[in-house]
Amino acid sequence: MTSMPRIPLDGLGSVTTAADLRASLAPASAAAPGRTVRLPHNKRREAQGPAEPARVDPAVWAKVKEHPCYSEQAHHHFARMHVAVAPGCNIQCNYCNRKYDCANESRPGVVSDRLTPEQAVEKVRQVAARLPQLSVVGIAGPGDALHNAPRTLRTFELIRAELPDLTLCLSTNGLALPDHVDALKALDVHHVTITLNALDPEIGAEIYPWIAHDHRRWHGVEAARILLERQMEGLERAVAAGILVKVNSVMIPGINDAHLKDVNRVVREKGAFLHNVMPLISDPAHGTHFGLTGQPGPTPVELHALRESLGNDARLMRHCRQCRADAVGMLGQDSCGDGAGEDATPATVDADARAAYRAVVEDSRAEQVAEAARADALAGSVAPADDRRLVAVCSRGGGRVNLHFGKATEFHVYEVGAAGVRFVGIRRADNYCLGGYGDAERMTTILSVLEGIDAVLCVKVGTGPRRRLEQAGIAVHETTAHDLIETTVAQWYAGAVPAAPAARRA
Ligand code: CLF
Ligand code: SF4
Repeated sequence: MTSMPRIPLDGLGSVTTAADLRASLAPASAAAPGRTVRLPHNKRREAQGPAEPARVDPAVWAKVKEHPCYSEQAHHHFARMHVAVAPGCNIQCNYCNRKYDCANESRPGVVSDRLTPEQAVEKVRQVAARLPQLSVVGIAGPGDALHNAPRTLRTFELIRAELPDLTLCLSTNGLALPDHVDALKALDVHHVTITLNALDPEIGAEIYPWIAHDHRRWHGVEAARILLERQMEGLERAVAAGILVKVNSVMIPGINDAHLKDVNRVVREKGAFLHNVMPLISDPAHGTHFGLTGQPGPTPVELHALRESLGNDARLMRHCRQCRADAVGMLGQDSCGDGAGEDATPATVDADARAAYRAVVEDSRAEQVAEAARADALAGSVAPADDRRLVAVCSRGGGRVNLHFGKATEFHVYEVGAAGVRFVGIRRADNYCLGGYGDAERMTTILSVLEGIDAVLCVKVGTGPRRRLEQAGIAVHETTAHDLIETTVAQWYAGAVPAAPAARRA
């Protein structure tokens, strides 16, 4: 088994120099007794596009390799932060209700604080000083980044001048995008996301009650038509300017779910780099129109089926966490900055430590790709024809199986079979364990989130949840080797990861 460096995941607060950072890397442990599977080297991994440098244009690869949203592989190692400098919006979406001073909800449009550009750059400085993983600063609201263009562009200007190694990123509804492509290009903003939910204005009118454009308010189909035209113009102009455009679409069952195949085809034709189909978050407690009127979001199985129908390739993003507008950290480890920006002492960013972290990730990348290829080969060598299983993995990052079941707030879902091991999505649920005891109601929700899953892989699981998982037909396996997820999934498939013991105190 390869001994690969483990990249530290936590805040790295004690790491202040490149030498310390390198010294903090622990070699992976040797394979545990009884896990002596030899991985064949004879099959080349069908890599997942942006995860594989060899298959991507070098100029594009340079832009995505450290962007946690644009590269699934990068999201295991790099963090983003959002600065909430854009409060207002120029349209209304039926799934949106912006909330300020809100620490409890994890969804787009929610923030704890609004920032001025100057406060934002100070917060970025403080986060960058303690988090070498930080590679991207995005502006994603809580309103629309380009409806607040002066504040957004000023923020980017300040960050670009002070922390040039950070990638700048922006998310918009697209209505104002055509007016700002040149300014974004001038600031070297290479990543723009447009949320585009419909090509058909009749469908759009069910999602957007109004837009504000050209000094007046438009309603219904006319509003949706104008929005769509501006989104398409913005997409085309941004692509022509060399910006990598990601399109986000919210899957709304009964409204645009059947239509998203057309959206996917058209945005690909227009040059979008990625398409991210996200589930509608619908809860009456959020106070959105859809939440209050009982419009349901898709089930995990429905979302999976739609994504599968859109093609099994790297241009479909599957690891989105539907972040808050002030999210900070690795995707899936939500925080809103933990006080960053409130400290009066100016932070000092150690560029050397940040560069060292990137170098360590770069060093381990080829080995990770090779290890994933060996996992593919192992799975392929034992798979009956056409067999495909879904495995839910508990991970706290680093691309490894390294989390207890009870602590998991999300499951990394992989498909394994004759074609190898493939990441297919994230499923989220509140964690089962509440400091010493489990919550039966949460377990019921977790089981519904895990519908269609064949096995769960984790570091440890209590007797109670194990029993309920098994009653639901889901096998549970424990491993403490902290191996890469692909390796562990392939070994599970080959029968080399033992089932969790039947009797253990919860
Ligand atoms: Fe932020 Fe969006 Fe940039 Fe990423 S998020 S502006 S591209 S840096 Fe990422 Fe969060 Fe999903 Fe957005 S996981 S909601 S896709
Ligand atoms: Fe909310 Fe964004 Fe829609 Fe504006 S564009 S209403 S901020 S979801």
